[in-house]
Formats: sequence, structure tokens, C-alpha cells
Amino acid sequence: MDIRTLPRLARTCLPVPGLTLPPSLPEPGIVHLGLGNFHRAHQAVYTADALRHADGPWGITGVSTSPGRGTRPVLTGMAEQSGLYTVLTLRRDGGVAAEVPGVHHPGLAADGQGADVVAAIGSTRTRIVSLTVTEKGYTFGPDGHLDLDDPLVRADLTGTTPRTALGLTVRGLQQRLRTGAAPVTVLCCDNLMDNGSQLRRLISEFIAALPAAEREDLQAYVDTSVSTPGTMVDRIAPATTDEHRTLVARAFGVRDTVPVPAEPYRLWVMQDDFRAGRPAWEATGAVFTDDVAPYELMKLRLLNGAHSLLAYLGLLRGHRSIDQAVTDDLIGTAVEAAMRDEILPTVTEPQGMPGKAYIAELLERFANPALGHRTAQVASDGSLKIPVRWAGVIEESLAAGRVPRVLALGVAAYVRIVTGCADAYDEQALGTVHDAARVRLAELTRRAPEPGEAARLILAEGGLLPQQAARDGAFASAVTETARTLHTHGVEAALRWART
Ligand code: CS2
Repeated sequence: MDIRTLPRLARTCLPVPGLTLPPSLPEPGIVHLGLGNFHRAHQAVYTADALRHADGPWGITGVSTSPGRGTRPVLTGMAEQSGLYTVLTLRRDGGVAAEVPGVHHPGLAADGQGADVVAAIGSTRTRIVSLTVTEKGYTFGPDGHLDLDDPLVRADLTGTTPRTALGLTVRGLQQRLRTGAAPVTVLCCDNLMDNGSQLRRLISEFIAALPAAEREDLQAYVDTSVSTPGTMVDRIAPATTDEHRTLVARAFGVRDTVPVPAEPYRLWVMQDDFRAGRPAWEATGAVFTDDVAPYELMKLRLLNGAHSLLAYLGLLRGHRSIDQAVTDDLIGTAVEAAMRDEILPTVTEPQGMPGKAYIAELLERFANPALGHRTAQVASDGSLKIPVRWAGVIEESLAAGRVPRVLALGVAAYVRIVTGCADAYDEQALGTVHDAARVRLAELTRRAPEPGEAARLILAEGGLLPQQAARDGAFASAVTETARTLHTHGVEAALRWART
């Protein structure tokens, strides 16, 4: 059946077993930057569910922000399907359910329709501007500040039609200032620590780099009328494959070119600081709290930190997916030990989320074979993910006199993969690991062809860890030694070393 017939079915109440039909499409009130699978399986689902509890103008205008990396087909596919698509919930036991959020209005492409995106953000109908543009979408440099050397940032600052997430957001806010300065919330839903404050700082840095005449009023408007609540977002939503398209057709009889696979688990924790209202997300399980930080820290360090370890170690053992990596005993036990002995001591357990139970639950989630979550996908952009996921753990462990050996192995494994030294392994999978720092890091290793020294150099100068941790002698020796072991004796020996 054509997916576009589903809203009609929803109105006539014809049940389709296992398939949750969309609510009626609300008026647009949210502009969302980053139309990837995560947004479509997380915020969109929470919003659709919230609308089943309480009406409101919470339709979403989705903006595709990275045409080079696959979201453009999503934009086209969704346009052909009137904004509709299926979220497939894939259970570990093979069970599957489906939901059609149906909350999206016609979408826009940042590249090519920037002026329309600015107009949408600038519209007084817009109450929330949300973002899932991944770490690299925030265009910060290695020091965490807005990268004023990035040609796209520079172009956006000159007043041409913006293309970056920051440029689109700030130009949209500027437009709002011109048309009455209505309050608005800018909601970061990416895996960055203190994501609300980071986004707020980057917005201010962008404004500070504008010509003087544009600066002052705009910053004052942001200070008084724009909120940027902190959030912790969680749901594993891998990339879509043809298998998912076939599954929707087979299990639910629906033709869908852009379905999203996702795990059953989902969590959203946020500060309740919305300047112009919000959907009734609390009615659908979202948690509102003044203190998001412990949730963020625990999730970023335990879930995402372990995810990256599984991805790099898994790739070195030839595993294509996270579930294969975690169920490989050698890797699974090392990663579990890292979670328990290296990472957990550095996090504060949020109320109601005891660390040990959280770890057990994560291992279950990672082992879900129905997800087929590719190690290469999680391994991508390590140069931006490692500083968020591992750096704090390493820094705090060293300060407490502990050398986190599994994480040292993780760093050595990352170096091996990103500098292309892992040619003995699955080249096809390795080839799909993207990282903007690849060339810069490979360049560094040319100065030190010996694997241990190369890893030491990347540690010292690669910008993965804060200076003090990067220069720590004991940690540098651990990374150097594992890099050599990896090179000479392989990943099994290195894993055994890390556990001693
Ligand atoms: C993953 C995350 O791709 C990655 O780097 O670690 O996307 C992860 O699946 C989500 O953060 C889960 O909430």
C-alpha cells in the first residue's frame, strides 16, 4: 500500500496490526536542522506521541543539512511520501513494530534553500528550532571554539545565504529580531557535553564575529528571548538499508523508500526552559529536570564511550556490526571491564539510574542483532567523538592515579584505523570510516613511521585529549606499547595486554 494512504486509514480507524498510524498533521511550529535517522526515530516519535495526548502547533519543518552524506535522498523520499515514513522498532528477539510519526511538513535543503530556512526560523510561527547535525555540524575547531578558518563559516559571516547550522540559526534569529523579536527556543539534540551551553556559546561567538552594526541588538535579543536548554538524547537508530525497505513492505504491506530502523529503547532528558511553549513530551516518557548534566555524562561516557570502543576494536577484529563486536568474547569482556572499572568511577549516577544496571542494560542493547548497526558508522568522526566520549574519563582517571588501559588500547586502535595502517583487516569496512582529521593525522605519522612513535605523536599533537592528559607519561607509554603490540602481535594480544 502507498504510505500516503495511512493518514486516511488513521481517520477511519482501520487497524493495521503492529503499525501505529500518524496523528493528524499539526500546524508547523518546529524547524529542525538535520533530517537524519536519529531525529526521525527520536524527536519526531516523541512529538507524534505527545500530539496524541495534547494538540498543538508542533509540526516539524525538517532541514537536510549534509547533502554529501546521504540525508538528501531522505528529503526527496519524504517529499515523495508527503512527509511520511516508518520507524521500525526492531527487538532483540526478532519482533518488529512500526510507527508512522507523520509530523513533518515539506522539508528544505540547507544547501540551495538557505534563504527559505532562514525565513522559516525567522517566522513568528516557529517556536522551537532544534538541531541534530552531529558533532561536526557545529563547525567548532580543535579548541572547541567556532572555527573562523572554516570557509563555510567565513562565507556565512559575510552575509551570503548561509549554509552552516550556526549560520542558518543566527541569520534566522536576526530575521526574528527584525520582525518583532518573538521569543524562541533553540534545542541542541546532539551528543555534546553541556550541549545547551555549548550551542549558546557558539551562537554568541558567531554573533561576535559579525560586523559591529549587526552585533549588539542581536546579542541582547539572544540574551533576553532565546533559551537553549540542555538535553540528553538516546536511541540507537542505525542507517537504513534495503532490508529495512523490504521489511516494511513484507511485515506491514507499506511501500516506503526512507524507513528508519531503531531499537525499542528511547530516552530524552531535558531542562524545562522553553520560551515559546513545547509539545507535551513529558506525557510520552521524556524526563524534565534542572540538572541534565549527570544524565548526559553517564550516557556520553558509558553508552557512546563504549560504542566507540566496540567500533574500533570490532573493526580490527573484522566485525561489521556492533552486535558482532560485543558478542565477541574477547572484545565484549574488555569493553565491559572498561565500562565498569575505567568509565563508571568517573560519572555521577543520576537518581534512578544505578551505573551497574545501566551497564548491563547497555550490553543488552548493543547485542541486538536486528539493528545491524555498522561499526564503520560508529567509528566515523572519531576525531570529534573521542574528545567528548573518552577525554574526560582519561583525564580524570589519570588525575586519580589510574591508567585506563582499555581506553589506551582504544586510542591506539583509533590511530591505526584512521591512519590507514589497519590494511590487514576488512578493507571494505575500513574504507567507509569517515573522519575529517584523517589527512592531518596521517600527515603527522609520516614524521614517525614506527607504529608506537606514530601513536605517541598523534596523542601529543592530534588534539584528541586535553594537553595535560595527552602529555601524561604513563598514558603515553600505555598507548605506545599497545600500538606496538597491535602492530606486531595483533588485536588479541593487545586485548589481553589491556586486561592485565
Ligand atoms: C553512536 C550514536 O554513531 C555513534 O557515534 O554512538 O549515534 C548512538 O547510537 C546514539 O547516541 C544513541 O543514543
